[in-house]
Amino acid sequence: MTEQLISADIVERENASRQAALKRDYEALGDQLSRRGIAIDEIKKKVASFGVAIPSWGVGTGGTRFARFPGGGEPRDIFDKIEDCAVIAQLTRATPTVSLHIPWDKADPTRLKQAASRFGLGFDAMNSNTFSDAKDQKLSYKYGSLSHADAAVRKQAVEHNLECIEIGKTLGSRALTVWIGDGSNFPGQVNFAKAFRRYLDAMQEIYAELPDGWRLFTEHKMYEPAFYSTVVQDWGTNYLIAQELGPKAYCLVDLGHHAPNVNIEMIVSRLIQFGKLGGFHFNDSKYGDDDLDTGSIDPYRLFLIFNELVDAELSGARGFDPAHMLDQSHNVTDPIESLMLSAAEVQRAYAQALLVDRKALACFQDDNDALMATQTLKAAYRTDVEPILAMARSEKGGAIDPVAVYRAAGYRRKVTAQRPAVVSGGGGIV
Ligand SMILES: [Mn+2]
Repeated sequence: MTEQLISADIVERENASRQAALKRDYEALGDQLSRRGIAIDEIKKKVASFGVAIPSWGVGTGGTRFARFPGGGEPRDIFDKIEDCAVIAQLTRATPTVSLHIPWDKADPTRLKQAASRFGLGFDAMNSNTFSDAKDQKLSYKYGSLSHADAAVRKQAVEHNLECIEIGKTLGSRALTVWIGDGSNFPGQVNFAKAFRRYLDAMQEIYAELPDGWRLFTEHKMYEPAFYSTVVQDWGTNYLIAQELGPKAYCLVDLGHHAPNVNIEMIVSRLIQFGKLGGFHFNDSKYGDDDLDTGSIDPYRLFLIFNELVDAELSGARGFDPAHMLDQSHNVTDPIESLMLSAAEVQRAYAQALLVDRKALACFQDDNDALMATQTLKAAYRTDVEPILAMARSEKGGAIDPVAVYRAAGYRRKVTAQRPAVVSGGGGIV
């Protein structure tokens, strides 16, 4: 981390007032874990090296199709967004990269790279946008993009994705995430098979241009913006795509893109087993694709997903290297505060999953001891790992309590004065 937007004095002052209590809590948890045969420092080391990417669009206030209520000091452009991401990274030390959405974040790539390097930030996956029409765009995506009936529209969508790859090459990105809004609103509107064939052919053209070392992530979503059928609607279709395209194609799982009550952790397990799990967009939901803060509604589900991830990590699953990103909409909170806490929620689920007694679990499973098997997971989940997260943050120079430091520093007040409100050029959630 080079330049810092929150004064180091404030971080130190705030940490100093919490350091003694943290030390006691960490030692007490260390004692407890050591009785369970777990070395707390090993867990802390893993947590400290776990990163989750911030989506550039996440630092602006979100909204619904009914209204958007902008907050103060919203980022005016990608350079403001990078500064907000730098604050999140400085205080949490858990978010080393930013994920860009093109064309929302279009700017000179060299300038972008310099802006991020100032704060020691890197770039995660590039995201293309063919679900809305950009200003001055020749052909409309109203009736689809990569699966559109008109070859000229498909060509335009392919070229846009290739441009995203080009920009990403300069930035040091290593992946392209493709989510499309293609689908239909009426039975009969679209021929399912033909639309999917057109999509696959278009994706082949993008896949063929992937640079060495890059991965292609496709993201499924059950519905919305299309309300009757969606071309890439579920993980089954997503898996077919990854299979059809080849070894550099992987499935991306956005937690909010499933029907309510779907067993997402089991989908994760299947994708891991067949070497096609690309990564995650973390968020939470109650009813649909609500894009609520990660871990705010069902933290146990998040833990169960991480239980699968840790299982894969420890067993050395083939091709297992998932990308992690937050993808949520902040309608009533300060986005920076939400993102800092959400990054911690992801780390928390990871830390808890690392505490699962896997040997005991396997025995209970073999013995058909359902009660003890599930209690083994619960014992890990019930452990308050906050001292591990806080210690990992503070040892890396971050804040023991990121929200408290952020508020004490008055960052939002400062940028509200510096950034006059502008009419947003868009900022959807995907
Ligand atoms: Mn997403």
